[in-house]
Amino acid sequence: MNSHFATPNIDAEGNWLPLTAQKNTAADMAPTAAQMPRALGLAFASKLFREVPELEGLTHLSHQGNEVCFATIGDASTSEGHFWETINAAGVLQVPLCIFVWDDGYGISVPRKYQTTKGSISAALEGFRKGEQTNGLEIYNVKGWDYAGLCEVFEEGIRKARETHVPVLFHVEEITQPQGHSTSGSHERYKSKERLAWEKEFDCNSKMRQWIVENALADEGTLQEIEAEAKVLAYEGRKRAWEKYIAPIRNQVQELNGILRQLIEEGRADASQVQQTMQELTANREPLRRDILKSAAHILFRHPRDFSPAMNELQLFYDNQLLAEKENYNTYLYATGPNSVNSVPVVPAEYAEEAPCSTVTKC
Ligand SMILES: Cc1ncc(C[n+]2csc(CCOP(=O)(O)OP(=O)(O)O)c2C)c(N)n1
Ligand SMILES: [Mg+2]
Repeated sequence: MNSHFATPNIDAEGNWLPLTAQKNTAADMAPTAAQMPRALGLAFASKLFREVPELEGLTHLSHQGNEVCFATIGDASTSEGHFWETINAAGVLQVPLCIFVWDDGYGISVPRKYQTTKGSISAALEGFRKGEQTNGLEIYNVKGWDYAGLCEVFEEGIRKARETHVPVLFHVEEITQPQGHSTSGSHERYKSKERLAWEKEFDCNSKMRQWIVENALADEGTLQEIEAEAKVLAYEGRKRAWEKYIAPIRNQVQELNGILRQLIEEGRADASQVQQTMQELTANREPLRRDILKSAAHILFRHPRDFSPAMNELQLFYDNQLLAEKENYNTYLYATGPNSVNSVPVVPAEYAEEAPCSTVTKC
């Protein structure tokens, strides 16, 4: 899926960026728990930077292995194999990995009791807990709505991971979802009235607000002002982001409609079909790039290529569009530039004339 954001760690030429001078985010992934093995690898890198003398000079990549990798996962996703492999490997390798399990008690509509042994991931993980004479993980339990408690526990656990490279798991319980799993579902269909009322009361933001007022960190008026400003900021931001996204698409719709009009004027294409495609495209309030390509293809593939000027233009539009979308969607899958794996020269194997056979291969 898209919208899984990451910070780059190499420049356009494939050279390392100064990672110690920036905050680094590896992209999340759509298959739940797929982020876990990657997180383990990043934490393991820290361990290597601390322990391998040859890496000491690479100060742009690590402060002697002081970096901690933060990984987050939902309660239901801990049922995946990748989660368990990562937990086991982290416990064995002893790497600075801080795992946060955000536990709202549901995997979409499936309650936790159908997902997790003992209905609690920290209870199920008890055997992985580090003992005085054993390896393993530190395990903490904390409530998601208890901001002060979170700060206390996170600080202690993260310090431990950074200093000792013992992995830490924070089981963050009693998380709430103001809108259910996503805005396209409705949790009213599978949560009880009592649960919904509790979620409202224990909403992490409301609880934090309450904590701020109770501890006199800000007064009601200041908070209301911040909230009003935040609403405007979010609204304006949403508008700007949407405009930036949709404006070039609208331009493409206009360009295509212009070509389709020429096609009708030429009188060599099926005018009613072209008209209908134009109407559909214009009526589409939120066209996708795919809709534009589909409309162009719809006309192109239904008409003989008679090399009329307008048909030629349509073909050119389609080809350019395809190229542009290739650039939009298929680039940067792998690092390019001189350090790309694709630039590593092939070294053919060489065998001596009288090389002995291996014990496995018969020759
Ligand atoms: C491997 C895999 N299976 C199924 C899905 C579909 N899916 C997306 S989110 C989700 C539930 C995740 O629940 P949880 O881990 O508890 O996170 P929450 O959304 O509750 O925070 C599922 C089943 C997926 N993305 N990947
Ligand atoms: Mg969940």
